[in-house]
Amino acid sequence: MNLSDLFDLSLRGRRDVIALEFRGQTYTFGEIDASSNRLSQLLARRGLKPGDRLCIYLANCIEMIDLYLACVKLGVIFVPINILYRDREITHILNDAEPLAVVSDASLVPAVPAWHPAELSAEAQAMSDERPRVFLDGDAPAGIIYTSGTTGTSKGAVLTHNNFAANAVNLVACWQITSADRFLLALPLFHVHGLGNGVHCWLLSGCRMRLLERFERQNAAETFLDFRPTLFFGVPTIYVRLLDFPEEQAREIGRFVRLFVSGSAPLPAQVLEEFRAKFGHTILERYGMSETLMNISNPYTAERRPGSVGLPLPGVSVRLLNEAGDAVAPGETGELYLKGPNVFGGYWRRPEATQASFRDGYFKTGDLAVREPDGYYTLCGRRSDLIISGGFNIYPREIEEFLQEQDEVAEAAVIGVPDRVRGEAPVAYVVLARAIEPESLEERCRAKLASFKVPREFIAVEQLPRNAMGKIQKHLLPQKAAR
Ligand code: MLC
Repeated sequence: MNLSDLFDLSLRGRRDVIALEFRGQTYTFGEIDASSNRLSQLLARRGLKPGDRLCIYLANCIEMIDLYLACVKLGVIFVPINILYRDREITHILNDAEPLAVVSDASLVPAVPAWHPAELSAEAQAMSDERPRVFLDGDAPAGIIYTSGTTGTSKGAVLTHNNFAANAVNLVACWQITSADRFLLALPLFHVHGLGNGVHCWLLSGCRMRLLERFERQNAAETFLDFRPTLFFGVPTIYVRLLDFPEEQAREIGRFVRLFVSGSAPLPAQVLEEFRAKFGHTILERYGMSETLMNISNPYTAERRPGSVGLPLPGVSVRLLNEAGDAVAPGETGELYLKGPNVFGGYWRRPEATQASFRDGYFKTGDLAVREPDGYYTLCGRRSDLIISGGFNIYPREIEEFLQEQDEVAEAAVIGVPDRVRGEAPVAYVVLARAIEPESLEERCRAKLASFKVPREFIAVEQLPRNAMGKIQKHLLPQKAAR
């Protein structure tokens, strides 16, 4: 079955039921089915064929859901772009994915045709609401998700219908999501957490979802109390924000929510404990990646262990290997490798990078982990110097390359420092060739990089610590205090 067949359980099977709330409007599954059919007819008329790419640069909105479903039905590959990305980052994705068009309401200067979502929706009104007749194999690509790359530019992880389907079937089963759930989704739809987990679990289970444009801590408590969800997915930063809710509201929310899930970054055990004390719920932590969707999850009915990501999901095989590629002894730390129907086939048009990321058919995650005697996995660091801030991945290399392009900067090294709310935040160490104020460097970064990548501090140093081979030793950079 492809995703369209799977979503039909709700789109056709629950036609008259309210499916979605967005900005005070409600939509039934049947209405969503019909509007995405019309849109797919329009996309086909505009020349999109199975296997073509369509880039989407939008904040969460109803049009984005319609566009996603239209692409799924047509076999067009959906390529969402992080709405916080700036020209430089957007241009890279457009050049790499070679889409037929980009859908955006921002004034981009793209190298490809830009389509306005409101215009598309208006024009689609006149189209037939018949489903396009396209046969799609489960191995057909459904989406390309760009992940920040260790080489400085991001690579596109190609996810198939089967990858997304296996992921959704697992989560719906293991977290017991049903049509009786009320699901509050505040995560961005351009990442696999919001799209692959959020949208797919909603459409497979047939539950009612309230979609937010974004998570806003100022009105989050009112939103919870107004919608009264039973199910919520968040990144740790969101749970840190929820801890600020007044006691009484937190208790009331704890009474109607059935399950809080956390992922995309490590959930500090202290946040889990404080949340349990305040809301009366143990957050269920799970582990995933853009390339693999969800792999390991704490169990719904058994122990949800603080600091641990739990047990491999059904169909997922896990290996812990040392640098030589041998399995580590029980209780020892190894690099986590994964195999399963959820794991992608490779990076878009990057055969070498793809080859380098697999060993014996297992995907090399770059994360280090230990398996406890009872099978629970605990993550304990990373091979790469990836920074995760607010659930967004940052590769220091990309920021370092940008800083080094500045005439005043001779060298740069970026590291993550602990941050109470965001988990980590980037800080830049620079060796200057000419004088420049930190504020000017910050301004230039802000103009060209997504806000979460802008270093929180720029520290001028005489030189960067290097080993005998000339490699920068980031762990020897002067430590910054946690905030
Ligand atoms: C954050 N910002 C946004 C935004 N999210 N702007 C527009 N739309 C969004 N969706 C910007 C703000 O403008 C601000 O920029 C900065 O980010 C911090 O915002 P804030 O208001 O202070 O928010 P905060 O309370 O800190 O919460 C941030 C957050 C955000 C949690 C809402 O970080 C977020 O949405 N994170 C989710 C990331 C995610 O979905 N990751 C999944 C990856 S998939 P400025 O300029 O003022 O600093 C993956 C696999 C897996 O990893 O396993 O899931």
